[in-house]
Amino acid sequence: MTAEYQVHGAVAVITLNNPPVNGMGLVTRTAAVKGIQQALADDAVKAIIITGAGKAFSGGADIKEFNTPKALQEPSLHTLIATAESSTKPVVAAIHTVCMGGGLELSLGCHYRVALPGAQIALPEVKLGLLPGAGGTQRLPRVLGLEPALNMIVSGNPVLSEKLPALFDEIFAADADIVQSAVAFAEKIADARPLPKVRDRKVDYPNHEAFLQFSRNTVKAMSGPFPAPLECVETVAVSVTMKFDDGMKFERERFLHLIQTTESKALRHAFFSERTASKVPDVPADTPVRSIKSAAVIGAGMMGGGIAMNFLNAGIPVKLLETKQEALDKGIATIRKNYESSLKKGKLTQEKLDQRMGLLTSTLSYDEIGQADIVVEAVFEELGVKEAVFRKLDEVMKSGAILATNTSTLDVDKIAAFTKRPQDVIGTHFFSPANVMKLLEIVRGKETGKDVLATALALSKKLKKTGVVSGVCDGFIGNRMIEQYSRQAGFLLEEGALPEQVDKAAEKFGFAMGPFRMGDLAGNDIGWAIRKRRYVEKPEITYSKTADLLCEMGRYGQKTGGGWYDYKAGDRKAYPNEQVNAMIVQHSADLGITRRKISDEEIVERLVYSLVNEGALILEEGIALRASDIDMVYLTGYGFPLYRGGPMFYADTVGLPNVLAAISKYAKGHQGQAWQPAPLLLKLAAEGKLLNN
Ligand code: T1G
Repeated sequence: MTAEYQVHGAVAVITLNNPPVNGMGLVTRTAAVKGIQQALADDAVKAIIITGAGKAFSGGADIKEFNTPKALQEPSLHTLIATAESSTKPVVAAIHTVCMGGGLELSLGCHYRVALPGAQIALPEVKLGLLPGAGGTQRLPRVLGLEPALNMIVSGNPVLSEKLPALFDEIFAADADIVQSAVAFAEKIADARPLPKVRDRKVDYPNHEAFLQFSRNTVKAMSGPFPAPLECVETVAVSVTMKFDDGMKFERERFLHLIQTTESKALRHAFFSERTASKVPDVPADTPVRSIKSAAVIGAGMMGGGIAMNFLNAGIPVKLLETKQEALDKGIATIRKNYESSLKKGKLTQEKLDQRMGLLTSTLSYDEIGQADIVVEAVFEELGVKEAVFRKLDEVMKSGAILATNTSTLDVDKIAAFTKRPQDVIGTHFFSPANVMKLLEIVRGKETGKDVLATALALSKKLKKTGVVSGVCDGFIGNRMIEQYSRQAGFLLEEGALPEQVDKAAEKFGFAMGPFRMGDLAGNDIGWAIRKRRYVEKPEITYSKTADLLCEMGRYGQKTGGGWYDYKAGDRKAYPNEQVNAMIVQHSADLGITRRKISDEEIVERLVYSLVNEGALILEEGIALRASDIDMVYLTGYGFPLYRGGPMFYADTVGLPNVLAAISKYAKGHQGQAWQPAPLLLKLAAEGKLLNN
């Protein structure tokens, strides 16, 4: 959490050291300023180097400090940068591995910049709903030029150091020692004067207004609800039109505005939540993980094929098992077709396609998969079928293999009990399409070994998935919550809304797709099967019958050409269907309900707060480890709007007392018994606390 100070000959070396990425928190900033002052006070020192320990120069400002007093406490990042820039001795930034955000801004305040090739250089603040707030918008254009700087700042994407020669005074050989090479460079320039300052340069871009106007229009069209991208354009623009110090003031003002926005807080919440999700309190970070060098997938259907692709994409060989050659051939053909469509879109090279298909083998015999390090079953969602599969796997799989089930609703503990090795059994619930959706619910059975859980979490990162740990319950986290959401959607139809109004309200709130379009996409018959099971097992849970009536009309959704809506070949648009709407209106009459006009606000509150309320119950029962895990499930698996941070984060921004007031209002209405406020919500609201504490 500091910055080390050493002197090599006549060169002082200050090494930022705040693992894991040298985030420039208050302690590190203070130590770095002290280091520069110490070097300035030492007559034997002729030049100063700033570099980073470990696997980064610096990942930027310490975002863990944001919205806390430390973030603005002196010495601020601005003060550190000004200390370097105003130094009477040359300051050289020696960059390697990662140099992002405030780290790059610090280097821009230095007189010289040297680097190893392969370093990731970025100003990614826009991805956190911010803009570079320590001079990046004013200095980077002065070094790279207006257009390249604007592209880097608005995209936030990293560029490799060797692709930015204008940024560096020297780029060393890949195998060079960054400190030694930087010291040698510093000795060369130690007496060079005047000291070059980026702030003294000018941004020269003829006809910049036309370019900036074009940039505004383009960025406005693509930034949706996020204010930061356009703020980036406006702030970079003043690097051309304003004097440096005025530009810095403008940047400061716009940064302080953005850091208070809900959108930025939501993005920062999502950034940390994704990383926190892989931490399990009773599974230490150094828990040994099993080596996963090969996989087997049982079932070559849509899910099995998608799951197999995840392993192939990660370079892990897969043996795909089916019961019939025809099903196997179809599954493999689908995998190839998916890769070929990525190839056509330029998202995949032919070489990669061949490499991935080369890792795929297939078999009809369980005897040929026994050596796989992990096997994932994606067979029909029926306990009897799962039992047969797991008893067979128990027979054939080598000792230490992980036996994973892709079940989306069945009891993982029951499935584990079909084997003599329940400690090796875990749920890996992929979301369809499995090769696209980022979410992976990792379902921990009561016997699942800690090393198996740690392995699944590490594997989810390798598969580029967001792994979220869930306990065993019906529907785990995501589907259990979406069931309450769907119940409210059905009740709204009985009371007076129609599918199109509900979907439009949900999509205006920011959902990628409203509940009825989502049902038509996933297949209304899936929910129908679950409700039929519920009617027997849990008759106390009521549902609107509208969805059942729809299925009885054979309208399962897109797969049957129509569901809540009609669809035309090759057209994704959903067209309202008169018979369906007539059925809904008639059903209200059959229930003796006088239909009423329902506001979009009520629709959104009932859909979103049903998620929040069920999420609070899930939290209370320990099914989810933390509220931010629930947010990650909804942000990465259910199309919840990112700029609202997830259902639990959203509830915190609305205020839990307001959420509860709305729930108690709806609990007095139609099917009000569905709203039993979660005790945790009541408790936190009473204590003035948040779900995401
Ligand atoms: N501050 C604090 N912690 C950070 C951090 C940061 N800037 N960046 C990463 N971490 C933590 C992260 O939470 C995780 O913690 C660990 O480091 C490893 O991260 C004024 C205002 C740098 C490319 O946006 O893009 O400067 O879970 O798993 O895959 O203009 O982290 O281990 O406890 O991602 O090797 C701008 C964000 C800040 C960079 C490394 N900088 N970070 O990736 O590891 S705002 C960023 C990243 C700013 C100034 C503005 C990546 C990485 P834990 P990781 P990685």
